[in-house]
Amino acid sequence: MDASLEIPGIARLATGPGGLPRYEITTPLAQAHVYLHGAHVSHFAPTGQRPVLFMSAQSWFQGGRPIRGGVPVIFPWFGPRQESPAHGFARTRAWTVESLRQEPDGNVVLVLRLESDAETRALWGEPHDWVLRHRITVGTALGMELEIENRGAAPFRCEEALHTYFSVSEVGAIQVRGLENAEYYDKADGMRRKCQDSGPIRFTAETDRTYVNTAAACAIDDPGWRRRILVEKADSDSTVVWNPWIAKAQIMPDFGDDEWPGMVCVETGNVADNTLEIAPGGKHTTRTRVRCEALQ
Ligand code: TA6
Repeated sequence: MDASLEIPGIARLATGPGGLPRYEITTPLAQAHVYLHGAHVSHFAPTGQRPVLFMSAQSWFQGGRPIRGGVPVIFPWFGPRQESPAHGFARTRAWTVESLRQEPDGNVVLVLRLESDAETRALWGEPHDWVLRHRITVGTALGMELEIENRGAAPFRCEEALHTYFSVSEVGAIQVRGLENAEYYDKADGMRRKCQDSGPIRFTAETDRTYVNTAAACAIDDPGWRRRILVEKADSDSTVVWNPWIAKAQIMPDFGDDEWPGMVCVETGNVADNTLEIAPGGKHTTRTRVRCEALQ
């Protein structure tokens, strides 16, 4: 094993479910698991606290299939696409390790990389050359930076998101703040374009909203666990909020029928009206930082 690929006692490359390689990062500050499959952060817990990310007990862990929970990396399109995998192909490709280090402040920084190839050009149906880097910082906060570099001679348009599943006590008791008065597409209502009122988001049914033109941070207030999860972001103009509720939960084979009350997705990216255009040789990096605080 290349020594640079592990940090003794801190970060080791182990074998996870389905035989998929995953980093198991354990520091005095926090614990995290990151699969090379999809550069997928599947677990994050600051020391002494509950896990912050939701992971379905029914999740697949196999090549070619997305992991249900944690933080799927969405690229180069968001949502369904005819004869193509929903949410693009980045989340089901094998990424490679670009670097691993522990910083003086104790944070561990892991950079995973994915490059375009003939397969991705065929999947996308476009002759684009690109490199993705996912820079994951594990400490008292979870930092994630998705960098897209256009290595080709022509500009390309793409969507991207960090599709984060958060663990909550009971979705009916939480509220999501930060998106007041923002415009969104309501997937649970024929993708109609609507405007959030001046109050927080509360959950009483299937909720699937793509908020656009918003750079706002969000807060998930969870009175059941007396916890606030803060979702800060930079260079992201879209936020997607999703809970499948009862019926959708029942039709997802990799999601337990009874799991929907324990999760909410608050996803950071650039989708729909905020689709990116990256110039030849250009880069775009979407940043998000997740941390918890006590809810008084
Ligand atoms: O982000 C919300 C959403 O687009 C939902 O509509 C639902 O499809 C979810 O993503 C999960 O998508 P997946 O392809 O992972 O089943």
